[in-house]
Amino acid sequence: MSSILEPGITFINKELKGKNIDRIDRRLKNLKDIFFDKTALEKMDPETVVYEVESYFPVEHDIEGGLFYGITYIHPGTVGNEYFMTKGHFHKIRNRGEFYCTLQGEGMLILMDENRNTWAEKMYPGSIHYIKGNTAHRTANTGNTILSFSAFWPSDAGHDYATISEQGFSKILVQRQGKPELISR
Ligand code: S6P
Ligand code: ZN
Repeated sequence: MSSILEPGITFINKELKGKNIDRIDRRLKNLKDIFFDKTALEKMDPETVVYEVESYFPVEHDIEGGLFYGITYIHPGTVGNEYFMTKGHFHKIRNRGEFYCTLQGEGMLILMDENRNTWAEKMYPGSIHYIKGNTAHRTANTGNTILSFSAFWPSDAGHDYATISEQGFSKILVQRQGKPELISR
């Protein structure tokens, strides 16, 4: 795993240091469903790392009352003219919310309600985003450097990836004349 994750978390609670940490990466080969331009995708190296996530689980999954913490690092890049982005998900328990706080870089938080209305919020260092329950969320790196943000969510929220992998968001975020634009598919 890349060394960019190393400075991610400073544990204040020493007894928890190093425990229950999950590190994953998502490569183009894991993200075939989500990018719009399949022709561009096929020409790229499937091993390209699009994003990495370091998550901290101080309590069991699916247990009510705890909180989880994670940092996501999205690399800069595009597939065709669509920015590198996360899979995106609803929470399995739909009404569970989440906070995102941008640490570094530039990006967009793409949000979609259950009626498939989609909108986006600009992410920049220090920006704080409250993601209401019942709202799918995905992040895209619109800059030339790594976009990183921290996330805080309830331990029983769970993740529903299938709905997004099957139906997508109703809008996609593309680069047009060097700028991000959210357009209908
Ligand atoms: C978890 C939270 C984030 C994402 C991460 C990767 O609820 O929203 O930690 O898991 O940004 O995105 P995704 O859609 O692949 O889980
Ligand atoms: Zn989430």
